[in-house]
Amino acid sequence: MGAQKLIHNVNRLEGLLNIPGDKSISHRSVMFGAIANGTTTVSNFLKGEDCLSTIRCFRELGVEIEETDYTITIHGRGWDHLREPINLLNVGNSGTTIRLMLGLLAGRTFHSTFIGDDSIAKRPMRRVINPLREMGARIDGRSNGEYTPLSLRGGGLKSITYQMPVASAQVKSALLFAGLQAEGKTKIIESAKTRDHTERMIRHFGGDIYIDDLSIIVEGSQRLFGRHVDVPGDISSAAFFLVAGAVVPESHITLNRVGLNPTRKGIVEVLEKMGANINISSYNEESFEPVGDIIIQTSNLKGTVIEGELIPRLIDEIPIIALLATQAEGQTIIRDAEELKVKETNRIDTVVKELSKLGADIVATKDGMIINGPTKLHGSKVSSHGDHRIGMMLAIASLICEEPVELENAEAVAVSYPEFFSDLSQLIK
Ligand code: SPQ
Repeated sequence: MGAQKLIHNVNRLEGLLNIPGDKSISHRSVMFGAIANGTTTVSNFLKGEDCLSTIRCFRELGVEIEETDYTITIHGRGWDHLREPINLLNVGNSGTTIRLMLGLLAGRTFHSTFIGDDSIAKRPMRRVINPLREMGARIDGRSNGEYTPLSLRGGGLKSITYQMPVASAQVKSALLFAGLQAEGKTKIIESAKTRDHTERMIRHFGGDIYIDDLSIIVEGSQRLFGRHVDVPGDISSAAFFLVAGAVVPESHITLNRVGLNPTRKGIVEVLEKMGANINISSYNEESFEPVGDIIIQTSNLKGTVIEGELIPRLIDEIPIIALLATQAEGQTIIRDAEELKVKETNRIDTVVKELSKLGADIVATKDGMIINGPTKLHGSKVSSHGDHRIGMMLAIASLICEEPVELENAEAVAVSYPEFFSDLSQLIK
């Protein structure tokens, strides 16, 4: 596919958007629905390529899943009805699918083999496999299990106490799925608080879990029950419009029913700290995940420091925060974000490379980046490098570029936000 011409030099953004369902919660709704007993219905399910990969993998495991528009129905029959797959489990571009499924299948006695795309082939898996091996799962793969293809034969898990060396919701969730099937109590100690959707879902599906700050304990042999899941709008998708609204002149955007889980809303805190004109209304935490509407308007921004425990709460938003920082007065420093190097691309390198092409004053550091602003951005040919979040960040950057911008590999956005370009064009006035 050739390069896509982006809309540049926009005067104003205005309007209201319903943000598509949260990717992390959509994946987990399929997984919990598949292991639960009884029917699970999921509304506002994200029909992004990553979540469709998860559906495909569970169908391979014999789970019946119906799809109608943005609602899916999963006919769960419990752990014991998952069957040995005949075909390879292809996770496409999705790190969440492979890492969580490794934990979920670690307790099943059958054999399965995971593959994915070229990006997945470079993403580290031993962070999940080492503790799963300790619990008794037999897993092998390229470079002693670091990379796909990975093959797994699970069963007979024993519980462990595991101090996590990296802050990762995927590792934690894989161990929670394994812990639900292990003999005894599995204890996980996080190095920093990461997104807690799996913990919330265990409770929502009728399971027990004990959480004390960074320690989590889950008991084995638990039965879960089918439920209704109403997926909130994805704050990681909303982030692109929050930044667009803040940096494009005379803008006023309302984003409806966005997930405001405290472990995910670091971007809102950063916008507030930088002086953005942002407000939350209709906040509601009655359901298992808090939601609210976010209103953003054009803002005078100042640089900030983003580090420490905040990083896991906005890790996927760092590419778009880097763009935000190019429009802020003064210096923004992002540190403690080494994990960016093992995402769909090395997001320190790709962000710095592509924003530099547009004229940003940005340099990479060993664990983040330093951005000086404000800078006027100009036109260029840029690339998503096949990374959905880089592609969407560049499309937002183009709105404030003075000359045309062409984006290579724009189709990558479909991984998490297939309607991204049409939603964006609705706001352009
Ligand atoms: O699923 P994938 O490919 O890993 O997606 C990303 C993303 O940008 O959408 C990361 F590249 O999100 C991860 C996130 O970074 C989704 C996730 C989850 O649902 O549990 C957790 C985070 O990853 P990690 O490695 O910090 O646990």
